[in-house]
Amino acid sequence: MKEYGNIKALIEVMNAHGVEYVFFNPGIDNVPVLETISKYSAEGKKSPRGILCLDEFVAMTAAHGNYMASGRPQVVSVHSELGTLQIGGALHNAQWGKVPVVFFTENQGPPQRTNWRGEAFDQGTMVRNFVKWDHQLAAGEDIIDIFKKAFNIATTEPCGPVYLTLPREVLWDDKNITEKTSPDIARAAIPEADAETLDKATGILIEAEDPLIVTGYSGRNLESVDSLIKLAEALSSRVLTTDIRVNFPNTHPLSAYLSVAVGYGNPLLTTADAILAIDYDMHYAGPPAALRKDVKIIHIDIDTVKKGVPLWGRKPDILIKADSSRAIPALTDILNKKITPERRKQLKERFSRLETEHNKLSDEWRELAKSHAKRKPISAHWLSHCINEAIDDDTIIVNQTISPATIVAHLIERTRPGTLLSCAGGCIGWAPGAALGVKLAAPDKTVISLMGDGAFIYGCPEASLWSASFYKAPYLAIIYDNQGYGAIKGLFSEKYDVDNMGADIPTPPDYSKIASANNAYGRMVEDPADVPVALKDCLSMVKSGKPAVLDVRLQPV
Ligand SMILES: Cc1ncc(C[n+]2csc(CCOP(=O)(O)OP(=O)(O)O)c2C)c(N)n1
Repeated sequence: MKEYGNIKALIEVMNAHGVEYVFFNPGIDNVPVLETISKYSAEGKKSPRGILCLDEFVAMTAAHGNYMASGRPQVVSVHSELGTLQIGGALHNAQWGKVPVVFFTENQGPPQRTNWRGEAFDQGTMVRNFVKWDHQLAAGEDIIDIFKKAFNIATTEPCGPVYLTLPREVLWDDKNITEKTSPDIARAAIPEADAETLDKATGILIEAEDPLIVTGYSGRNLESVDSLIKLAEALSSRVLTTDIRVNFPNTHPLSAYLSVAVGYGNPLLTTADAILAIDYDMHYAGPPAALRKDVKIIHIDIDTVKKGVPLWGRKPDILIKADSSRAIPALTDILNKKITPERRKQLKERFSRLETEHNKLSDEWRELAKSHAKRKPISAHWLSHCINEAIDDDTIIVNQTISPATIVAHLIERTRPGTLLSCAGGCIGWAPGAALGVKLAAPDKTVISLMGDGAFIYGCPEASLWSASFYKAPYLAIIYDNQGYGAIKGLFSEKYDVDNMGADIPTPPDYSKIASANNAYGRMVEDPADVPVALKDCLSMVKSGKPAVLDVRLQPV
């Protein structure tokens, strides 16, 4: 076999960064990579494992899920311009999910779009809006240096995708250059929060009568879940969290769940007199939820620039660039020292009031769901309740439900760090591929993905299920099948039934058959009484090693 010197060196760089998988779809570009990986594996040498994804969207999405569950940097390898285009909106999701992924192609495109040397014209323009850095290897540049730089940029917080285009002759180079070592790049230290500024922030928070903590992705550091509980309890402040991660348990008395889709309209934002935003990418509020004029906003984030969000709206009064996993405990320490016994007593009373409100609301949601036990068609409430009953605390929920997102958020309890992973971006179709990547990262955990019928199809389910079966990474996909694009339907104010306006999927496909066509177990349910038993059967299939799809026919939108 030929030895590809450059590729051997690239594999060493991947090994040094703890890369476990190369999610790929083939072209001439990755032949040397795949050949070298298989040679390493045959010889028992350490190298990432190649995971063939039958669609590039799934390759990038699986990398996204794998990062969320493992925290490891990712590598995706696709075929030139065409493979890059096929990644599509999965790259937008990876950008907003802050996924440290290096993805590379060769810079030879399809003949119609290349120059006489076979080089594509500025391939990076396709992705420039969605990456931290894109680079085409120039003559005389050292590929190893560039690869190390790519990892350094992708993994420096805020993390994000990096795109490399590489000349074919460099990829196929057969000189043995593994001895050649380019120096490692130093990693930037993550800033500590400035103690004086934290102290100023605590003054505002202690004084506030109606404080609110809002968090987006602080739970990526698993220990931050516990420290955020301590902070919220010290302050007796409610916590609104996106569903991107378990940032705060939704069972906690101070939890006030914020789903991404309704973030703008949350009434708690309109009444708060102090907002502490932590690792949060959304505008604090937009119409119709106007903030109080006198609200004070403190924002702690590793990403204070928010590149790609041109207008932020209301700006923070105090902005702290810091690693939240260290800033949250530091803030709590200062608070605990500063709160007077008298104020502590008042805060305790506030805690009791918020706890009562939370418990009441939580009981109402649960009772409502149970009251749908016999309702036909099946309701999203009943389905979510049954899922909650069927899972254990360690099950990882991979969630991209859209119109039922708030129902899922209230009825599926997640308490342990890392057991809820959702898509920070807006491209639908994330859940099937992400679940594949999550299961590869967490083979001992049960992985359940939740999505609408629209999302299932956008997510290239055949590609994801095939890989899940072939690579023994079985997960259960549950379809909240409302036979249409519920979120879009909600935007139509009138419907005249003259034709399909574009939001209904009447006579829908039988999605369970997509499963059985792809070495997976498929089941469709229409009766609410069948939901618990169908869930049980699907989960036992998954335990036996087979991916499963449960198509739950809900009330059409
Ligand atoms: C790739 C992509 N295409 C279109 C949209 C616009 N869009 C937003 S929500 C939505 C409906 C998704 O349907 P489904 O996943 O079934 O969820 P539902 O709204 O029915 O709950 C669509 C089409 C999008 N966000 N991403």
